[in-house]
Amino acid sequence: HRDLHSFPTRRSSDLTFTIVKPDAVRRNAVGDIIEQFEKNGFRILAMKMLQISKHQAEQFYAVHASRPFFNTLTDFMSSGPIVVLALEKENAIADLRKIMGATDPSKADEGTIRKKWATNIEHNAIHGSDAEDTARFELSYFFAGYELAK
Ligand code: IDP
Ligand code: MG
Repeated sequence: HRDLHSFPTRRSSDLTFTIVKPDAVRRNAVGDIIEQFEKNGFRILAMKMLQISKHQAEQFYAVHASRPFFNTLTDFMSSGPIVVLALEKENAIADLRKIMGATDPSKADEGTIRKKWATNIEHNAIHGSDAEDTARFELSYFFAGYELAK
């Protein structure tokens, strides 16, 4: 049996957080993007579709509050449904960033999610955590611990 102490401990670098952004949901890209996660060895630990408010988008992207694009970014992120996922894989944070491609799709490598689905540097289809501390914050923003698969 599994008691409290027998749960495998996850390494922080193996756990990441991603958002299929409103532009990609509008383009019916949800299935294709999730297929990329699974084909690349990510295990889905939690997933849900929801629409966030402008205020919630501002809280989520608080690190960008002083950037010139903060207002349009948070309008965009609250403009329609998104799909949020917790993903697990060895080296998940770095590997997700690789399959996402560059922030600006004109600079994204062939075969990346943003190359295929992003419209421009703002409407760029997908979010992925960039470090262990941001992954922890972002996961906890959208999911309670009990919502993650064991
Ligand atoms: P990332 O999503 O690749 O980590 P960040 O620099 O963290 O990129 O920026 C967060 C989000 O803000 C981007 O994904 C994109 O939607 C938006 N963004 C970043 N840079 C610009 C810009 O120069 N103009 C408009 N929007 C931007
Ligand atoms: Mg970022």
